[in-house]
Amino acid sequence: MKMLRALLAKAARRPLALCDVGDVDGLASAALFKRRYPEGVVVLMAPSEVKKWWVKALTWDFVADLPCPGRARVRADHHLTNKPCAEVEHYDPGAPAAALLAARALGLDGDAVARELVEAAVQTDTANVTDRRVRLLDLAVRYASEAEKHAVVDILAKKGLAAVEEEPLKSLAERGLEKDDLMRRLAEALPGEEKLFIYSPRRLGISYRALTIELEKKGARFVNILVRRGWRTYRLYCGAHRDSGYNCAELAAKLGGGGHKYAAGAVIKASIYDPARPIYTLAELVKPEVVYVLGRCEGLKLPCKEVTMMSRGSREG
Ligand SMILES: [Mn+2]
Repeated sequence: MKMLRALLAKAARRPLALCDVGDVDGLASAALFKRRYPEGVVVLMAPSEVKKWWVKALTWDFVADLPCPGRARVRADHHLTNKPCAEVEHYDPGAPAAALLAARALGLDGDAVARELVEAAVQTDTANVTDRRVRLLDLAVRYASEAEKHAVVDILAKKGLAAVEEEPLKSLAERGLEKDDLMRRLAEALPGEEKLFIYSPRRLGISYRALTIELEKKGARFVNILVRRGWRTYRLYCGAHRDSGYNCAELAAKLGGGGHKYAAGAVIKASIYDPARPIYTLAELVKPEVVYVLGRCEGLKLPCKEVTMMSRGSREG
């Protein structure tokens, strides 16, 4: 329970941090906080959760890679759509990662482990992973539960990237590699067209953000993946090539979300009277020639192609 965790920290007068649960940047920022304050308590959250009443009611000592919870002492962030609010802001939309600003905010510039964590966050946030350990950390984090992520934060704070060779990170990385393989087979099955509109009628348990990046490597300039998460709940993943004129932040904002120009997203809730509406709203905005469906076209009133994946065996054979 996130609220209980925060309240217990307050009662014990321990420093309290709020960090993004979603990626290496958020967890590296959390690990930096724990490195500076080993007695500190971290609450991990998605940007959409920050508006909850109890999050706004508390004063947070440190916030990283997230929008303003209301009351914050120090905040480190690089999201264009997040407005500054803390007593001390380390806010720079031009920074490659929040962890870079977090290290500065926490006075960890000279710390070797901190430097490793910042480097890992920069590599993953800019989709330019060159270090093998960073790649394994990224894959481990991508599919980890919240409890697993807390364990990752603690071990990263103590050992930096060397933690990747140890449990629990070792097993988490192995699981990540398997999911990554499925994502890559999907990317292989999709074309590298300039503008791609992909619809996933159900969650496949892969990283859709990673899929947008993989498709950009194949030549796509503007990738929109709409995932149906429930009867009327959808999640948009938008990816735009850096040198293209496309703007994901703008598109996501129109659908109630936000993010960066080159990577943004939104959670969309349809009316109960028209639960399929978000597919058509997005199609009107993006104007795709065809919708690639990771499943069946059935019932979709748009030009549609079903994506069939090769099995692992047939690719090797
Ligand atoms: Mn970030």
